[in-house]
Amino acid sequence: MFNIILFGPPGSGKGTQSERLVLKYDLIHLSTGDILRSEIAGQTPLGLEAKNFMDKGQLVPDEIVIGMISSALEKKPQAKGFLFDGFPRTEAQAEALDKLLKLKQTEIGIVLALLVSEEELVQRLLNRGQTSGRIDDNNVDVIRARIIEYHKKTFAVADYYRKFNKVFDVSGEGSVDEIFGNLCAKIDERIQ
Ligand code: B4P
Repeated sequence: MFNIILFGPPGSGKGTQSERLVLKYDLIHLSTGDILRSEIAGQTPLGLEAKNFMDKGQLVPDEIVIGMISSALEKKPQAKGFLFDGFPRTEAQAEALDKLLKLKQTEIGIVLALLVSEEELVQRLLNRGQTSGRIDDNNVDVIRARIIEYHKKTFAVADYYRKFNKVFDVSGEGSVDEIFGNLCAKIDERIQ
């Protein structure tokens, strides 16, 4: 099993690149953002609770997100590997993920960290907001709040994995194809 974390601030291209990576490496895509949005669309109790946080640009509480990932892992016992997109976003989530993977006798193989300037992030999310209908992409104050949350709570997650020499920084600016090529090069080096 080979497991990847795609790491980066909101709007850095995690979702965009994940779609391609899962096809190329035959991985199961686990995006906590997508799972939360589908809970919201289904108006489940979990979705209604998560919406309060997401609409303000805040992270959803760890216990909710960790529970979601735990059940998603359970559902795919035959997976060749997982691509975690937007998870873990706090150190508590990272520690919980390590424990869950250990139970499956596997671990994180690589953490790919996408680097994008703040102005580019804001512009991309505002652009997406014009068509996505996502409340959290429509308001510049909410977008800035998401970036602040990232610096406060998520940025340190990369340092957690740096201790294990698992993190590779990749520029997230340029064409989607070019970035994809650079991500694949890092994965291929690691797999060999
Ligand atoms: P997510 O769904 O994870 O979304 P994201 O961070 O906004 O975006 P992503 O990085 O995937 O977007 P992409 O670049 O592909 O999170 C949303 C919310 O859910 C969070 O704020 C939080 O509240 C909650 N949440 C999720 N996971 C959580 C967790 N683990 N713990 C707690 N809370 C959690 O796309 C951005 C735009 O850029 C797109 O329009 C795309 O087309 C464009 N783009 C991509 N690559 C580009 C490129 N190279 N050049 C130009 N544009 C590009």
